[in-house]
Amino acid sequence: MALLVLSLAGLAHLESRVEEPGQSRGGRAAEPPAGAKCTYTFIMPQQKFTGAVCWSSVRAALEPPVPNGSEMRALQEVLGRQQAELQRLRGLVEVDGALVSEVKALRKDSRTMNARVGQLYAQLLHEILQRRQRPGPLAQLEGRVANASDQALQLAAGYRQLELRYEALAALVNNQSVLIAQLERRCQGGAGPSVFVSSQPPLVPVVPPRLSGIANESRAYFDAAAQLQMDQMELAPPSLPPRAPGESGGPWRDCQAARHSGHEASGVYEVQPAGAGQSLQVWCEQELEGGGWTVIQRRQDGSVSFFTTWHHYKHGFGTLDGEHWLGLESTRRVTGQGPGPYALRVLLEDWAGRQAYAHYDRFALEPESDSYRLRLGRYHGSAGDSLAWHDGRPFSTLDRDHDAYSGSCAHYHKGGWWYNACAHCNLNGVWYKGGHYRGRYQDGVYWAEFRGGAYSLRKVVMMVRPVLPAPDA
Ligand SMILES: [Ca+2]
Repeated sequence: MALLVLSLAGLAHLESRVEEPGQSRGGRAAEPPAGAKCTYTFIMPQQKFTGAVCWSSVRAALEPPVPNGSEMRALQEVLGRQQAELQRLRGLVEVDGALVSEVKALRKDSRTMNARVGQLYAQLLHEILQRRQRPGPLAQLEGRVANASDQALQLAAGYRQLELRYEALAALVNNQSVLIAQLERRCQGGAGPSVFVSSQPPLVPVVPPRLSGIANESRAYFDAAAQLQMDQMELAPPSLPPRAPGESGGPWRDCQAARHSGHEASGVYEVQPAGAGQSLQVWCEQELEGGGWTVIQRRQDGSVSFFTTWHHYKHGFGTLDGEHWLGLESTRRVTGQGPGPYALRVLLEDWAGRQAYAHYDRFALEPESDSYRLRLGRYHGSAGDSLAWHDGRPFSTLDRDHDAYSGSCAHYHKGGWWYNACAHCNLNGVWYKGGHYRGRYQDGVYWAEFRGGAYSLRKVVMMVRPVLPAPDA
């Protein structure tokens, strides 16, 4: 089959842009003759031509060739497919572009977030290091609050334990008090009929101890008290023989008169107070504060019981060089003989060796008809005034109740004294060893202003001396 090569001037120009020259489809192009404007060679099938074959270009121009319909359709189909493909690619490109921009935005955000996270992490590390290196005020305050809370809890626990112990001790003391009361009742019952059995509890005015005030005493006081103790130790030498009154020109009216007669040694002297009556033996304290003191009472070792009757308190008991009570009658004779008043000096010493004194510039007793009522003057001293409350009170013993209390003060305090209701001092009470004693009542040898009512003193001396110098005999 022969190929037809059709070339037109305009068509050739158009096809030159689509196909390479000389690359004709399915055949080889012949060389165009020079000078011919539109000369095309048609290769015809092998057949016999009878005449010349000539295609005039004019005629061709006048009759444009009609393209092949099938080729046009094929081209259109190809073109359509290419356009569809191109459209699809454009769509894909558009989708990809959106994705890319989105990914880019995400990457940018991620970088921003990473930078922010890094910044915050560094800031956090910095703050942690700063807090570790120097704790801030808030941390310190928190620590203090925690410590205070712990301490408060510990204190509360300790307080609770103390409360429990206190309750246990209180119960124990209560049981012992009941037991002591039962034993006392048995003792009294075993001793036969008693005149002082009473079921009334004592209404003892307990003066609170002045221990804090004592602790605040000056050093000078204790130095003076040391000297006082030395003097007192010489008060009652156990081996000192009683002085014979006749050897030195006695008897004297009191110890001060003997002192003025040149007797400067402490001991037993026979004195003859002015007025009617026999002479009597007394212990003279001649070395303390100028001497001349007549001792009317002494406690030092508990060797003598002071829980006794009116008769004994009236006439005296004990031993002159030891514990003794001179006797209300003798004391009244000595202190009432004139011409001036007598002073009372009370020496006190506790179990720690601390000493104190109470001085009254007048001491006198009314006669027995007035139960030896006490008359006191002004006080001065270091022990505190525990006797003024008893001024003007009559003397009471276990068998003579002259006190201001409904019951018997002498019974509860186990002594004889100028009881009120009942006692701020009880120097004739029970001599307890060691100071603090455990009694159902306040029956120790106490001076409330000095060591309180629950402390029994170790040494007590009561002595009198004329305020004015003794008249020459
Ligand atoms: Ca009474």
